[in-house]
Amino acid sequence: MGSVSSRGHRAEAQVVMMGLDSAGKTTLLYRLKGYQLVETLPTVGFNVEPLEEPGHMSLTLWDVGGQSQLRASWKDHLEGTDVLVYVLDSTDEARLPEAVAELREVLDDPSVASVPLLVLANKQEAPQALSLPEIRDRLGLQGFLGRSWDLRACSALTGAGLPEALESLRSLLKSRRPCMAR
Ligand code: G3D
Repeated sequence: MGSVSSRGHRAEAQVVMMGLDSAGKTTLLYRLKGYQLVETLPTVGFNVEPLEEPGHMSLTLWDVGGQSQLRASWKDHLEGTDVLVYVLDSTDEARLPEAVAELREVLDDPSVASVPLLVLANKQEAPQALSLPEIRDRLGLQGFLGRSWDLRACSALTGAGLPEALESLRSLLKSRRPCMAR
């Protein structure tokens, strides 16, 4: 609590969660906060929420893709990001190429060079969900040299995989800012 990081003086870690619209970011956010989500509204612009677990961190939510006007805004907010979380809709094979292209666009931004990446393959409870190995191949994750990354399956709907996703987030954060994660 209140630690001074090796990179600066923020006492709060900054986690940015991105993904195409409808990937499940809002649902995940409220699940992670321990709320039962009844209904979601499309994310307009972005949401910023404090997240009590796994440490002292704020989580910013962005839709990527589609709206080019918003892209300029989220790029402005990448500075200071400690971990990037990229949410994929595992059932949306049709938009997977777009999701991959947008992820590459985000990762090409110099302000997140070498920032750890956690990819969450969401909606895994759905029978038509793509498998984790297939998603790994389609994303080309093995080619991400010089960046720590992890890929986890989850369902924001049922909560399955979320404890493991948080554990992964915690260890990626620890690799970035050792004083922040417990
Ligand atoms: P976004 O914030 O990324 O835009 P939302 O996405 O959280 O608004 O979710 C978009 C839709 O996907 C919502 O359905 C939501 O209930 C659903 N969803 C989110 N996570 C999961 C999941 O793990 N499994 C399944 N099957 N659906 C999920 P609606 O019908 O409200 O559009």
